[in-house]
Amino acid sequence: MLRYLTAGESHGPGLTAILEGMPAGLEVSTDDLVRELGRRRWCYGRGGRAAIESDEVRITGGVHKGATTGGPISVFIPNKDHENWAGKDRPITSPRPGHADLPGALKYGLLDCRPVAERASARETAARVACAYFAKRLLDHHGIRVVSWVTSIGGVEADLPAPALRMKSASLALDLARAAESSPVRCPDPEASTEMMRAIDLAGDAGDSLGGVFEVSALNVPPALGGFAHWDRRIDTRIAAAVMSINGVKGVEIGEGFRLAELRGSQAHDEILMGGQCPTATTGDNPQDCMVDVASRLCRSTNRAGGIEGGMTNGEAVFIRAAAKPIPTLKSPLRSIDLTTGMQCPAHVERADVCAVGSTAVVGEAMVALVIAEALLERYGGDTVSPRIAW
Ligand code: EPS
Repeated sequence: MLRYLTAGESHGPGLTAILEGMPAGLEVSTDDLVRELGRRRWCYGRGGRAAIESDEVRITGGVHKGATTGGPISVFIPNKDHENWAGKDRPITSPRPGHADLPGALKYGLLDCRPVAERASARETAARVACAYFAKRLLDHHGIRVVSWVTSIGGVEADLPAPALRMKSASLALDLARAAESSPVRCPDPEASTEMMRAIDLAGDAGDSLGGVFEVSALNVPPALGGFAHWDRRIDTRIAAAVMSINGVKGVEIGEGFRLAELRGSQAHDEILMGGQCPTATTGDNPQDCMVDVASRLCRSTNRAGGIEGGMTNGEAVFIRAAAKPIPTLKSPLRSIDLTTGMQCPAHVERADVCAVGSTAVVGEAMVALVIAEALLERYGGDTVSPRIAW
């Protein structure tokens, strides 16, 4: 079992992440972990906070001489803004529509939503990305890559190769991910990136915020991860929950997702084809050998299922698309109620991001990587890192 916990608040002393269940002997490095955190920390549209934090982490457990020990891995990420925050943590009595403020205050019987806002903050996702760094190292070891890119922000759509190609072609996914890495909004289309930045500027100037859509593709994932025997073993259940848990995410699709509902079965499913000759398939000498041989030669010409059928990976790229809503903190606030007086008033305003979709995509990668690593360990796990899995 691979499990993790995060603790800490946005402006508290720092975030703590504990990841338990990683095999021993996996080479890791603090520098690479910091680099991974840097991919999440900044994108165009982030506010002043991104310039304050540097996410200089300390690995405080589970790693010895640059390799995992098998013990729980613990990481501490200090909040540099903690020191600046003294005296600035004003009460939040007028909850922001769309934020955890109001339901969180109702949950804990609070008139001040500050404790809710501090923990509900997406700052917490830095701790998840830290856990996922180790998961990604395990996936790397087995030749599995998880990549992401942004396809739209505030209604500005990137001009990308068709979704069917993005789902099917690993080389295209790698190209898109490479291009996204050098875009300030994590979008592989340079012209759309410029337009997205303009849209972010306009929204920011109007005291508003923007959301968007991102895609995550996990490449070279072995088949048969997850399970069909019970609902909570299904890898699509787990991926959807993991991605939906990211702050701001309101929609998750796997493969063609909602579009499949419009198609006939003959148009929706990915035909099973034989990639080459299978001499043993006709001998009938040993059905089990034949099955292994057949499995290694199968191919699909399409990947509308997004690499998952019946709750299990099928050997194609695992492909998800997710929608992030606009950030709820608005400089031109919506109407709210003051919890202390019951009077109508504008919602709470404070420093915030205008758009964080580029960062959210990196968190999406992290959540998908953690689920796939867990499922990989369920099927192939051991105490120490095993030789690269062949399938
Ligand atoms: C966040 C508000 C902003 C974001 C923060 C999440 O922080 P602040 O209130 O300090 O300006 O920058 O995200 C991060 C600090 C981060 O590292 O992702 C919120 O309210 O969710």
